[in-house]
Amino acid sequence: MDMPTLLDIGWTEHFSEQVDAETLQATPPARICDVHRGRVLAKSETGNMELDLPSTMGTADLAVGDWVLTDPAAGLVVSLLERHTELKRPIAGLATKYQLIAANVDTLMIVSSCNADFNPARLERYLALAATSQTTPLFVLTKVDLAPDAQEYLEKAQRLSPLASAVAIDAQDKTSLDQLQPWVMPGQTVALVGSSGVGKSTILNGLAGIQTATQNIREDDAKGRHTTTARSLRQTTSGGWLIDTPGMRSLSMGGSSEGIDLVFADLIELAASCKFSDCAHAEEPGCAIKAAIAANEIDAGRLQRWQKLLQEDAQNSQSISAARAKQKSKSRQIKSTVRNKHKRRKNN
Ligand SMILES: Nc1nc2c(ncn2[C@@H]2O[C@H](COP(=O)(O)OP(=O)(O)OP(=O)(O)O)[C@@H](O)[C@H]2O)c(=O)[nH]1
Ligand SMILES: [Mg+2]
Ligand SMILES: [Zn+2]
Repeated sequence: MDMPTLLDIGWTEHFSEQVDAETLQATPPARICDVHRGRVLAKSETGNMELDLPSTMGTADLAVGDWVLTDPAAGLVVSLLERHTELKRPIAGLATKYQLIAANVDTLMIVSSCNADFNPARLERYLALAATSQTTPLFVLTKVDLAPDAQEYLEKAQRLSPLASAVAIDAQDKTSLDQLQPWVMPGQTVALVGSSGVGKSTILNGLAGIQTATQNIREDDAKGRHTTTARSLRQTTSGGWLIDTPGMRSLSMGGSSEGIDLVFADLIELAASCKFSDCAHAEEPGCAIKAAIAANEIDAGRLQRWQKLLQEDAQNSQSISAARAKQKSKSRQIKSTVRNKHKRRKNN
């Protein structure tokens, strides 16, 4: 196969604007395909590269899909280019830090199956992630071949939000997988997210013509076995790029309020007609949302899900910014101690 061009790997104007011709020559760009401990694998115009990180960078700072400038002779990453999009989530249980999921993604394929995995509350969380990161969401419903009621799942997904389209497929069938082709055109990058066992790696294998590990799910509750353990970027046979990710147990919200607002825009619009501007949509008179629920125009579950996400997002965002502020004041303290020491030394 011919050597790929930067455009083939997903390079766009967003990146070329960040680098002048001389820098481009001296430190050729590469796109990260795998992140290992202290080391990354990347693709460039000259082929595959294995790169170490400079002392200023940790692997947690880099995501699969990132563009970096490199020093090929030293086998080193030199710097990280500003991302076009960034998918991240609060680290579960820690709530003080974000974990990067992927970078420079165009489409977020939110994968679920036509079985017990299908869960509107979970799909809305992923939708909020897509809206926050300004990636285009697409619901991909797998295992239509095992579900006599697949059409109902598809309709439920389509009704969930005007933000996302929905496609139902048998991920093991090539012809069925072809429905995803419009989203994986050359130069386009797609990230696959969803619970374990929904078929993310099966989709990757089918579209990229490779064989990464996949594994049966449990019969009783349709839960997967967390087969994929690391994120990776691979090229599809049609020239697009797919990022496979390990199945997520849960996706917590944090720093996602803009995304949540977009996902629940219909409720926000209704709330503008509530009698009280600070209506909690609980017991207040003149609540437009309660009226819409009573009139069967919206589903009561949706109001609950919206309020739950908002509350969780506010809590996590607060603890993240509190932790940041604490760290900042700590580093300020260290700096001033160092400065004072310096002064004392000078004065002595
Ligand atoms: N019948 C059928 N089986 C499918 C379909 N998609 C996936 N599978 C099977 O479901 C199981 C789980 O698929 P994987 O691709 O490993 O799921 P995953 O989402 O990558 O799971 P993790 O890596 O654990 O996150 C495998 O046995 C697949 O062969 C489908 O559309 N139809
Ligand atoms: Mg997998
Ligand atoms: Zn109200």
